Amino acid sequence: MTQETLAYVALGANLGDAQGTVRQALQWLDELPDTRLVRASSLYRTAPVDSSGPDYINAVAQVRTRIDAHRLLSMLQGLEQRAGRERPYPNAPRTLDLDLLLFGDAHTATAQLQLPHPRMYQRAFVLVPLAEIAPALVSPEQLQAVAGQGVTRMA
Ligand code: PH2
Ligand code: MG
Ligand code: MG
Repeated sequence: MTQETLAYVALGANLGDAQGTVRQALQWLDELPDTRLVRASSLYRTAPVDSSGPDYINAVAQVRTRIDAHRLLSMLQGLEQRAGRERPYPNAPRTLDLDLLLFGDAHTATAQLQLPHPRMYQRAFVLVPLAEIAPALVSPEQLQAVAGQGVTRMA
């Protein structure tokens, strides 16, 4: 039997009912085959970084899964489609973005998938919610490096 892996998924949305979509997507993650949602961060309101449109709603989820990283990635893309994701241009505003941040201790660089996610350490909208649910994975120095980016935890 395939072994279980702890993986971290970043959720982001800034079109439509972004808050509702992020909450729905957390539920969808828990419903993926052979996958359980273990922990979810708070929701955060964040200023767009290299993107446009309204503020984003961001969160990070920890999942326990038996499926492999590439299959998980394609399932995340399926959930983005389910939320009506369109890709008119890079970093366009979106109804739902699901990025695979970490998959166990995997280090991977294929055309489809890079692990750890290549930009995660530059983004407060990823590091702050990740540090909330997995403090051992983010150092104070890494948080300090992105401290200028606007991130507000929602009630
Ligand atoms: N995602 C991006 C680009 N910029 N900015 C914020 N605040 N939140 C995001 O999720 C986000 C972004 C590319 O995926
Ligand atoms: Mg993204
Ligand atoms: Mg993405």
